[in-house]
Amino acid sequence: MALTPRTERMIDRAVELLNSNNNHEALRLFDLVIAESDLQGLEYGKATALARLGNIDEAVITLKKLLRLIPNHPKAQLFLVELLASERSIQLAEKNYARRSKEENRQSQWLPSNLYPDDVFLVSYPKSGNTWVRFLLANLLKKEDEEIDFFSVHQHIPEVGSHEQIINSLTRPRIMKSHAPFIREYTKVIYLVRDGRDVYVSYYYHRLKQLPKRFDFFSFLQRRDHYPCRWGEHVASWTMSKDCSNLLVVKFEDLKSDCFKQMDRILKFLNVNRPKHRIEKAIEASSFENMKRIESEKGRLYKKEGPEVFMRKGITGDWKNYYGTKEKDYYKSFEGQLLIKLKYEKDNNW
Ligand code: PPS
Repeated sequence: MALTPRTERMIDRAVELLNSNNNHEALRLFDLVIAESDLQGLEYGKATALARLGNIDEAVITLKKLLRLIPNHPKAQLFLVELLASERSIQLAEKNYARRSKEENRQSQWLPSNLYPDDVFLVSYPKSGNTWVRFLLANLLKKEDEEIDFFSVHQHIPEVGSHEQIINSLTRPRIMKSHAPFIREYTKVIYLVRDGRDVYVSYYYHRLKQLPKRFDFFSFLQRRDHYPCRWGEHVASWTMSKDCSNLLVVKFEDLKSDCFKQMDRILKFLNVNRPKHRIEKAIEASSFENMKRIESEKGRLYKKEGPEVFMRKGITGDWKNYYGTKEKDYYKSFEGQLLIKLKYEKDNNW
């Protein structure tokens, strides 16, 4: 079919808009041309704009429609697979973990030997700031005038699966650290989230000692054996779950911007009362600089297995130094949707 000069101009303009990331306008124009002509290939441009705007459901419908009309459209096929993988990891996480039996959870060491109804679990994907919150809480819960360090913190808030003896000696209500993906048996949970892009950078440095020499960040990002699973799967399993009735979600980024406010939320959740000056003192004692000093002066437990320096940077947005086009594209295909759901991004246009 011959195109009218007007249609040609509209298509050129829509592609131009897409290339300059003006996705709202591009979408409007694609819709217009599609309505006026029967150029099915344009659905691909429309799907791209939709996905970048975070409307994955519509993008998937558009691609499926295109593939019904032109089954052999390699770019559309690939794009559809990527989008579905991103959505699937969220849905899978919701289903998989809710189905796990108590025995499986016990075997994977996510459960202490006995459970009490008032047990609290401080849960996070690795490298999301768990140690920071443990320091904050330990500084608020400690009785004597002790300095919380990288040894004593385990006495106050031990980790499930590693510190069984300490856990058994805690007074109730107990607070325990865990990296478990969703687990039904945890009935009161503080779930700590950090932007997944920053988490992978932090995790990369955490693992560097065990990785082959000159293993680059992109190769790390692509690994399929992240412990205990991928960031998105973990975060989705908790934040999208409807099965945990007593869940408080706290963001690392909010702790950075207003630690007092977040501590206030956490303490209310725990039904713990502390005067303002105690909270401020705990925040100061748990500042990045102070924890870094404590680490360098006193060392820490698990130093041999872990990174040389635990208190690495403690900032938000470090990912920008590590993600070029290929890292971004790869990341988006897995976890781009979750970043939007968690309001780290407005759309996939970053
Ligand atoms: S672990 O090993 O899974 O328990 O790690 P986790 O404690 O969850 O996360 C480690 C990252 O948290 C940073 N951190 C802090 N940031 C800001 N302020 C304070 N006080 C703080 N304490 C720890 C720590 O530096 C790690 O992040 P990166 O980005 O690697 O610096």
